Amino acid sequence: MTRDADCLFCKIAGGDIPADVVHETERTLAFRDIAPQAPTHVLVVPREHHPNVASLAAAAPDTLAELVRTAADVAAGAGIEAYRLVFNTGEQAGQSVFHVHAHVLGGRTMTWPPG
Ligand code: IU
Repeated sequence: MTRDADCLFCKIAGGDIPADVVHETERTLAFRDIAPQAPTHVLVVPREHHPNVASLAAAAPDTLAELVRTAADVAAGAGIEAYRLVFNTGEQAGQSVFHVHAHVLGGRTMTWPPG
């Protein structure tokens, strides 16, 4: 298992830092965002450390597929039919934690384009 000792989401995935976990699979973990931007705002991460979605796709495509299934399960579990799945990639796009995570956002009407 690849972990980065300085990575916040590796620490959450490893159980070293608590989080409000809503769903788990063998290779992924889903927990509530501490600063929710919608009634449902859950982050889905792979247990292994990968900095962004492109590097995860290149290194472990099966894990990326599992992560997307987990996101769908989270939405279904919240009773949400429509949801937004966001992978901010790079600082200018709003990425602040460099361990890939899908934002699952739902429970309200979304606008487009995002800010
Ligand atoms: P971003 O796409 O990298 O900006 O998303 C990081 C998210 O991680 C952001 O929505 C934060 O609110 C969230 N988060 C968290 O849930 N728990 C934490 O301890 C920290 C950030 I730091």
